[in-house]
Amino acid sequence: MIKKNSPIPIYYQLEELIKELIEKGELKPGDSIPAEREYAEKYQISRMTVRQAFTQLVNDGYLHRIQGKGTFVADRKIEQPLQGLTSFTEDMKARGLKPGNQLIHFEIIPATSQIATQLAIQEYGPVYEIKRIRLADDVPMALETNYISANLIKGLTEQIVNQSLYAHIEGQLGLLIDHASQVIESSIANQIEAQYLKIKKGTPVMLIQRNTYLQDGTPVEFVKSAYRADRYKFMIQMKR
Ligand code: 16G
Repeated sequence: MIKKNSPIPIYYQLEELIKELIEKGELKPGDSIPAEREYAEKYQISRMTVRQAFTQLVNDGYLHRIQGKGTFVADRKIEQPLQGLTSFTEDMKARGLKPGNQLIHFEIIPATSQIATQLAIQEYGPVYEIKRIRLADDVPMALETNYISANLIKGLTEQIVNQSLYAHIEGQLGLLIDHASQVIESSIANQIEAQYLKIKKGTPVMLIQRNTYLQDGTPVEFVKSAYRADRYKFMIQMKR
């Protein structure tokens, strides 16, 4: 129910109400949502207020709009546990989704001082710069840029990086990927991220930076990625 004299804004109450219906499964992915006008009439609130709630739910990944067709319940977000060190390919397979790659850039560049520091190599040393769009069931999830020392991981090709990088490093090269540190921060998609992730500029994204190491502590990759915040969430288990 919407309480008009509550200090909680009406758009927010409506937002919570719709979220609850989705979380309880009364509204399922793909279901169409009644028009703004219907909600406005049902709860005797303005269409502007309904629109505000819808916009927020779209940004949070609960709803999505299809031009000329209406508003629908979005697919559930992918929940990624942060316990184990896994690859994108492994994560998708574990969920029964088809992992996909779209390679948009592949080049050996001289390491900048930042990249050199992250990879513990000399500045201007040769580094693979690999930019890939990572897809789940053909839907873009993340835009990922990897930096890998070309002296450590020799002979990478476009073909190899179009598949799983971790599978190549471990399976083909026999190196053991051991641990990583990861920083996650929220942001909004810039022009390039929006274009590749097929979202509007300004949509929330999560920027992730991962430094991955071999057992002896040698940095094996430095990765910057932008994950769609409307499709992804991270889960961490804690014990006191
Ligand atoms: C994940 C990793 C990335 C790694 C990639 C390897 C995050 C934030 N990043 O996307 O660092 O390079 O997996 O995936 O999780 P691949 O083996 O499928 O190429």
